Amino acid sequence: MATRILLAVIFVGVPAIAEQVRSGNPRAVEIHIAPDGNDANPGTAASPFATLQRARDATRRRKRAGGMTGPVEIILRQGTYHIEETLVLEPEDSGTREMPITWRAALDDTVVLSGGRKITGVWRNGDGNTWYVDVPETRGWKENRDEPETYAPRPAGPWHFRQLFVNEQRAIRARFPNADAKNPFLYASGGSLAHVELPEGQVKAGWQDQPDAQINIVAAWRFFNQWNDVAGVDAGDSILHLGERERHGKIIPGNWFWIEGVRSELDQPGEWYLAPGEGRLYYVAEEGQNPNGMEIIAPCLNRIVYLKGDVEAGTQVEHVYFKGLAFRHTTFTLGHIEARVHTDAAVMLENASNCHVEGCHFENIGGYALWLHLDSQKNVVRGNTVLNSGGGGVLMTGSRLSYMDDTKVYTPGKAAAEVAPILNEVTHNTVKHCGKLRYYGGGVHMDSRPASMAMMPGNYIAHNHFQDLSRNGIFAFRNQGGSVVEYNHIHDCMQTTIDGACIHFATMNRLNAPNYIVNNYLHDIWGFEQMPDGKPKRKLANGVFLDWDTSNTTVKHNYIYNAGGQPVKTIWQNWGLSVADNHSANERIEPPFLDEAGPEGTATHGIRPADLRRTGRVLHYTDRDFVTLEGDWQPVTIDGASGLFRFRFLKARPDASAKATFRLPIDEPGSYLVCLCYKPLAGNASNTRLKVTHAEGEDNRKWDLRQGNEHGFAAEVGTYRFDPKQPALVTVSNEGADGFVVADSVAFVKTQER
Ligand SMILES: [Ca+2]
Repeated sequence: MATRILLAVIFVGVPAIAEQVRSGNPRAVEIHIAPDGNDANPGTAASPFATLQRARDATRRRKRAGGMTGPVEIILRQGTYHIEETLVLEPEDSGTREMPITWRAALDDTVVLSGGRKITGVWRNGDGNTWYVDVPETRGWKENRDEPETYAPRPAGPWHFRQLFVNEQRAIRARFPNADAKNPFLYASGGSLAHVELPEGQVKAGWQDQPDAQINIVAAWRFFNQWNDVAGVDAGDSILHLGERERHGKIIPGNWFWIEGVRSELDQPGEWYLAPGEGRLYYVAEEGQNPNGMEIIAPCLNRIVYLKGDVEAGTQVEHVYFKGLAFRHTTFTLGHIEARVHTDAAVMLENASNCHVEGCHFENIGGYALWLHLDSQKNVVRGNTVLNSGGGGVLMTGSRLSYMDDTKVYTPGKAAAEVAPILNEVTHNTVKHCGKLRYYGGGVHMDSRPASMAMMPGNYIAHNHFQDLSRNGIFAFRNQGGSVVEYNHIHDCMQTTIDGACIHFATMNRLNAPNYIVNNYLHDIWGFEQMPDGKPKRKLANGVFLDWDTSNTTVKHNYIYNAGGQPVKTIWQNWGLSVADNHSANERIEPPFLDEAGPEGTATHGIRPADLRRTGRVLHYTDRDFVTLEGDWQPVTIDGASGLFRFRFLKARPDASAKATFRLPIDEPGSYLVCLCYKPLAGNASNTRLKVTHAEGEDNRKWDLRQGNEHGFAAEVGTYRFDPKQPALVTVSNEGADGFVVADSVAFVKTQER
């Protein structure tokens, strides 16, 4: 009773004078939530709240009243919470290092935060083993195929779902061919971004006019899948017309897929179909099985927890911990802007730092377990388990997803463009049987950083166990440096795609901070290209893959066996690789560090990402504080590398005077490597005048802009000593040039102290 009075006082704004002594932390203030609680209660152990929002608001009020005198523990009691609205925590919901705010399960209690709702109606037996139940909340839903579906804190309009969990197993949405068919796929005979052609007679007229039918197709290059709406059916010509959403890859002969969400294909035990018009759900049971009495749950919410800092305002959510909670039944959305980076997640940290997610369980969710976005640093993701999910473990993203294309900006804004998650720790996690809905993903997927961050530290990924994944175990893409990947156990990955690896790095930069991939145990890396005869072919699946000019990366002491491709594969023009002492075989081998690989181990090489930072910068001609232009320059934008890159630069004709001066912002004296970054083109000058002004004088050179790195990555000019007290300039001019002179980017990176 004393507790109740105390908390009741706190909630009207008077600071606490004594703290409870019941939890693991003797100084912590406790706030309690229970599935049978009530938000009118005071939130004590005896009279708990019902909702997470109520506990957040109580904590907020307490903080505003100056009552934050110790850590806060928000304790969720045993049971399943069907979350109707995303728990959004903003900067004002932060704790501090000394006084964190912890959301945790009561000791020994199983606490499930479900983004789904139970199907509670009475199932009636229809035709044969087909049962149906009325779900009135779904009646009247209409698909808008023109708009991408996005996260909403509280979904508006009639309820609709594309996943169904029957006794906690993902059931099969009515599809063709059936999932257990000898050959469970259809194979395109041709197509485009907008349509699929099939061999004559394979398109059924019954697929026409479905309110929500899609194909799940592995398009074009066969390393990702996309969910395309079936907007029209032409049975006569054997063509499916696709909606506007997710036209990521062109459909080419051999691309495999199935169609689902089709009523006439509800024909196999375990299949279900939702008819939005009638508000009725159908399920085909096994012989003798009755869905009444089975636990049937459909997802409703896309994101259960959202830590929402504001990148443009420079605010963060900090020191919020989640411990021992289970997250289940989130939705997956259609219309993602990039096939490689799918953006559904049960828990999202956006501009959130020093937060922890520990000992949590994620199962049967639509996308990733966790998504760290923008300037999210020093978070700890430790000891979690992720099972049977649509996506994978942890996604990390900057504002721009995947390749450098302005249509792929997830979060627009000036500040957003300059940040990405770094210095996070992802350790001792288990991710198994994932990538069920979105194939491009993995245990950890670190997506594009801005070029300006390539020399920054990365993330620490160690002692994880990743098993049975649609694609990579760990992926680091574009401008990723400074990461340490050690003592992970990764196997049975690349299960539904090709051209990846257990550990796949594509730094797409030659000046990135060093990465270390050491003492990992990697095996059974399959690679999967489905052939029309129904048999898959193993292809392009590696132990470690250093893709796209990956540079400054050490790959050592890894044990690798049974790779469909190479144990360690490097492609393009890598710089500064150290690949040594890796052990590989076709048959099982065991590393001497077997007991240390995976979540039970504790070993470390002691290499800290924070120490891997390099000193330097890449200056683009648009960095006008550092670049002076004289004469007649014309802006140019061209695409290269099959449209995967866009180059933006200035060019000057040889017959008019033009000069570009890059002033290098040198903060520390020392030796620096100077590079030019540009796309080599045939019409360029072979004799561009290049001058480097350094601490010891000038270096006058002739530079051949027809040669260089075909992807526009750094080309080495030389190493020079610079001093902050003396001019540090790189000048290009077209005096006497025999072709176009280009002003694109100049890079410098420190190599020695003096
Ligand atoms: Ca079927």
